[in-house]
Amino acid sequence: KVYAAGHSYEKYNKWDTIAAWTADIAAQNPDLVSRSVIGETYEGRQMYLLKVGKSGTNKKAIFMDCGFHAREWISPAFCQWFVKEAVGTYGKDSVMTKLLDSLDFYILPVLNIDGYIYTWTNDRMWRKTRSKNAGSICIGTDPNRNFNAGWCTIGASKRACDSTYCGHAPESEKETKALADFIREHLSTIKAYFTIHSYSQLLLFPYSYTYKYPANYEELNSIARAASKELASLHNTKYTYGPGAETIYPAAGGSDDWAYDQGIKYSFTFELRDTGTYGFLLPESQIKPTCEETLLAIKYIANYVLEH
Ligand code: ING
Ligand code: ZN
Repeated sequence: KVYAAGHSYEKYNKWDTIAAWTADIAAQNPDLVSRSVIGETYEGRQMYLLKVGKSGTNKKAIFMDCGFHAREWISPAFCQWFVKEAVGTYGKDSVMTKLLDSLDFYILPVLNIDGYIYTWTNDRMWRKTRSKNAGSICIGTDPNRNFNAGWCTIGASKRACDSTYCGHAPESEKETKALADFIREHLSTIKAYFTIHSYSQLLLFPYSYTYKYPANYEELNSIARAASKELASLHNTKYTYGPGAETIYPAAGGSDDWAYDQGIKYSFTFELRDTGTYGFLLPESQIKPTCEETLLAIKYIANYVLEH
C-alpha cells in the first residue's frame, strides 16, 4: 500500500501540502480512497473530501471533519493520520479491514481552510473563518457556533468582533453550509459523526446547546467511557467524557448537536491533547502519540456503530 510517499504525517502541514496530499493519497490508492469537492471557502478555495472504504453496496458511512478552528493544528494532523492508517493497515489489521469493508469514512481534512492558512501567515491563534461581517471591521464567524442547533441562544456571541461570533444566521458561512448540505444529502447512510478539535482531552456528546440529555444518553455515555478507556490504554492519556453543556460549557450552534438532531445518533466532539501545557501549540513530537491513541477511540466507536 502506498500512502503518499514523502508526506510528513508527524509534522504540521500547510494547506497547500494537505491539498496536494489529498490528490496523491487518492491517486495512489484508487481501490480505497476517492476525492471530491463539497464546496468552496469564503476566499474561494476548494473543500476536499476523502471517501475511504472498499467499494460495496448499501454501505453505512461515518463522517469525520477536522480543522473547524484554525489554531487547533493537531486536528488536521489527525485526519491525515487516520487516512494513512486506513490505507496502510487495510488487509493487515483485522478491525480496520472489517471497518473499511463494511463502512465508508467521509473525511474532511480541513473545514476552515481560510482560517487555517491565516494561522500560518498572520496570526497563529486565529479561531474563526475569514469572512467579512457587514457593518463591522471585525472578520470571521465561529464555525462551531454557526449550525442550526439552538443557534446563538447560549455560549455564543452576537458581536462580530468576538471569537465565538455565531454569524448573522445559521449556516451563514460557506464552509458550514457546504458541510451541512453534504450531510443532509447523505443522511440515509451516515450513522456517526465525529468532529475533531483541541485542546482539553475531552470526549463530548450532545447536548451543548441545552442541559437536557439526549434520548440515548446512557448508550452514548457508555460508548464514551469505553472509547476513553481504549484511548488511555496506549499512553495513559486521561480523557473526561460527557454531554458538552456540563462537561465543557454550554454552547449553541455546534455541529455535533446539529448532526444529532438530524438523526445521526452517534455524534461526538473530540478535544485532543493536551490539557494546557502547550494548548494549541502542541509540539510536533506529540503528533504521533496523540494520533495513535485517538485512532484507538475512533476505531472503537466505528466498530460499535458497525455492530449496532
Ligand atoms: N471547543 C468546542 C467549541 O467550539 C464545543 C467545544 C463542542 C462547543 C461542541 C459546542 C459544541 O468551543 C473548542 N476547543 O473549540
Ligand atoms: Zn475547536
